[in-house]
Amino acid sequence: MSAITGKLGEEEPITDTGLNFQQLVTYLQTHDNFLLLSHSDPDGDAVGSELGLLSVLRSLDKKAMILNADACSLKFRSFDPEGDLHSLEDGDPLPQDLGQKTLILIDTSDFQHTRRAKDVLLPYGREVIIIDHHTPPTQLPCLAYIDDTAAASSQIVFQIAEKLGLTLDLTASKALFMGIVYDTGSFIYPKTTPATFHAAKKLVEWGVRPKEIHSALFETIDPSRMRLLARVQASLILLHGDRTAIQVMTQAMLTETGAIAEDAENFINYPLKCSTVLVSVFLKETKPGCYRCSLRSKGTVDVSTLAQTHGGGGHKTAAGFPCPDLSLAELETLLLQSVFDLYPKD
Ligand SMILES: [Mn+2]
Repeated sequence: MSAITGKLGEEEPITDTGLNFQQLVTYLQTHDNFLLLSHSDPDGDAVGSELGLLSVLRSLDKKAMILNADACSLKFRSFDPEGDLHSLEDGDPLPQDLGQKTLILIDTSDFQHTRRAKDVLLPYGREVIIIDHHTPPTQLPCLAYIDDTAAASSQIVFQIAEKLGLTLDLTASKALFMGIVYDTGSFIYPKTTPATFHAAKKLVEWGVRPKEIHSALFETIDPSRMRLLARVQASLILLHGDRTAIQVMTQAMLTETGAIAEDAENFINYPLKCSTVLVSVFLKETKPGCYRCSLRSKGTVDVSTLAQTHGGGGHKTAAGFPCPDLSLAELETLLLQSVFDLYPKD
C-alpha cells in the first residue's frame, strides 16, 4: 500500500488527496447529486461497481446517475434491468446540472483511461473523487480512496454498503457479485482474500445465485464468436515436443464469421490448459498482411525477453510484439527457432 492512498481503517494517516475509508463514507453521506463514471470499455467490475454504488447512493436518498464515455458490452446489460448505464457513445446527453454534480470515477484513477469523459465530463463537474483498487499513480489528480488490496472496486462498494448498514436490493447485489467474480477470475486471483469471500457470502445472503452470475458472464458467447473460436482453434499446432502451441487469426476469419477482433480475447489462454504446453503463441492479423504476435507462458520460461528482442514488451508470462514487416510464413519460421531457444537444454 502506497503512503498516499486511503485505506480500509479509520485512523490511517492521509495526505492532501487520499481519503481513508471513514472519510470516503462520510463524504458520500454529506454530499448529493452524483454522476458515476468508469474507464473506457467498461468491464465487469466497472459496470458492477457503478450499478452497486448507484444503489447505495439512492438508498441514502441521493440523486445519482451513471454516464460513461463508452457503451458497455451486451453481456453486462442483463445486470442493468432499469437501463441506468448511460453512455456518451450511446448518444446519451450531458446532464444540464453537470456543474453541480460530484463526479465519482470508479475502477481507475487515470483520467486518460476515460476516453472522451476526460474532455467533456471530468473538467466540468463540481468536484471529482476517485474510488479504485489499482496501484495508484504517484500523484493523484483529485480526492481519492484507493485500496489496492481490494480484489475489485465492487468489493469496496460492498464494504461501503455494509458500513452504512444497508441491505442492497437484488439488482445491486447481483451487479457487485458479478464485478467480484469478473475481477477475481472466479475467486482465484491473488487479491482474493477473506474480505472477498465475506462480501460474496453477504451478497448470496441478499439473494444472489452464483450459478446465474456465472452463466451470464461465461456462457453467453455470441454465435459469431463461437464460429471464430472454431476457426482459430482449427489453426492450432503443437510444436517442440508439444511444449509450444501456435494459433493464427486472420482478417478473413473475422470476415467469414462476422466476429470482431475483441471476440478473440482469451483465445490465447486455451492451449495452456494442455498439460505439456509451456508457451502459447497467438498470431493476429491486425490489418491485411500485418501481424501482431502475442505470447503466454505458464511461468517456466520468460516470454518477455523474446518480445523485447522484437520491439515489444510485457511480463514473464504475458508479452507481445508487433511484426508489420514479416509475412505469416516468415513469422512462423522466426518463432519456430526463437521460442525453442527459450526452453532449457538438457
Ligand atoms: Mn476492477
